[in-house]
Amino acid sequence: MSETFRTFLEEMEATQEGGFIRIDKEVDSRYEAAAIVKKLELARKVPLIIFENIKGKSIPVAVNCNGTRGRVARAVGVPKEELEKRVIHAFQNPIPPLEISQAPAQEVVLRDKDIDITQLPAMVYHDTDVGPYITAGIVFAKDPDTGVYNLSYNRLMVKGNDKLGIFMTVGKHLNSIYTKLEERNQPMEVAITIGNHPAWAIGALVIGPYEEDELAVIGGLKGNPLEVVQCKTVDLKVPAGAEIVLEGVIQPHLREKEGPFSEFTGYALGEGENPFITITAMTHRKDPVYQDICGGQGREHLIVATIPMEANYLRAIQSTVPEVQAVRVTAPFTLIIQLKKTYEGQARQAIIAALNADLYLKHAIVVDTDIDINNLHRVMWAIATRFQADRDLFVIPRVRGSSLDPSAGEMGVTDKMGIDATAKPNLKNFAPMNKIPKEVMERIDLAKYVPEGFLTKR
Ligand SMILES: Cc1cc2nc3c(=O)[nH]c(=O)nc-3n(C[C@H](O)[C@H](O)[C@H](O)COP(=O)(O)O)c2cc1C
Ligand SMILES: [Mn+2]
Repeated sequence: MSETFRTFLEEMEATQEGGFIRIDKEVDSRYEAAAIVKKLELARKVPLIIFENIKGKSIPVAVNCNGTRGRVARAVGVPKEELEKRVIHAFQNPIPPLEISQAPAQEVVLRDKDIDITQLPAMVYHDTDVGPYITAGIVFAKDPDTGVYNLSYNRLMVKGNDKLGIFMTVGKHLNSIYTKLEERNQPMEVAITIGNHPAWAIGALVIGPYEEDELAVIGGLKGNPLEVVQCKTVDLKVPAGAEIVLEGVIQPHLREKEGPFSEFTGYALGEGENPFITITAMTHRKDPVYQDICGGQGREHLIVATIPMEANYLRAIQSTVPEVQAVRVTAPFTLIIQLKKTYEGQARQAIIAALNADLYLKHAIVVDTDIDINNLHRVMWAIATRFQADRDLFVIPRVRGSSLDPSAGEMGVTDKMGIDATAKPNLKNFAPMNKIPKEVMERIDLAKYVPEGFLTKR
């Protein structure tokens, strides 16, 4: 696998995995780039795109870097069917990072008056966005007591030459670190890397225990240590191969207006009083490439977030219900669980484990192994024919969920729902399913019965 964002881009250009295009026509970072990505998606295309010529900016932009499972899998060096397995392997076999002293990410170091993040080609996606946002930056911070690192993506609102607004969901780890420091009246140091290899993205998006060292998960994913370098103005280490690094501090108790921003739920949400980052240094490669993940319901956001999410659900549910075969996140806050049911009550057990594994999860649906969880028609069919609401649905009222769910109450308090759509008592003792005898299906050769060319005609 490739080691850095730079070599990842080279690998993708060489292999054309899922498509790779360079656009050299001038494109405005305000709406136009987003429109190109959106129109390609409507045409069912998610190529990695390099925008070479962003209006008024000197840095090229790469989008859709994590836009297909195949692309992420190739970047990590596994077949796409084995992505989740590889992430679970990394959970179980973490490798701590290795510090080096010379870093491409620090070829250029800017401090004080030389810092100007408004020069970055941060984008505006939708008419509801308050301004340009950095979306593909990984925020590094560490617990003040244990020193364990936390990595996360956070939307970052460009507010001035050296100021970024940040949205930190209550209940997520970065917010926990900030709250802990704020109670002690201390600032939180952060570093933000832009130009991140997909393996780093997966590590950052891991939803696991607070104590889990996400830097070591990245090492486990790669099979070798992630090379990190000491930052210039904050006490943090970041991947030495990043394209751009923003170092900064978030003061306790200070808040400013942030948002609204077009969120992954498809709504413009989250306008509020939020903390902000004062940038203390900006370092970058000599010729950096900026990276962006399109805001809103873009394909890339869905793919990159669900890969580690599904791996986490699998490990959490399988630790109590090992008969769970596979899981799929199909919509915001929604999980389909495929279960090889062996005893009564097992489906509910799986749902409880799932709800406990991620505070965002709202609806969990369990189906039998004959249901393809990638096919929502089949899932709906299972609900239609194997489920009785009075018997098989349960609701846990008033639980913490996502504040980005527009139907939820104050601070994301929401009802959670489990649907057991498995056959009762089990598939073997359920209504027999209709099928044409296997021998006949194998014997009948369609080509002998229909006009020539009929099967290939569109
Ligand atoms: C593109 C992108 C943007 C995101 N923006 C935010 C955000 O603004 N605030 C937030 O709390 N989580 C955001 N997330 C989700 C977190 O990064 C994710 O839940 C992460 O696993 C949190 O890690 P933590 O609990 O270790 O802090 C975003 C995810 C992606 C992929
Ligand atoms: Mn974490």
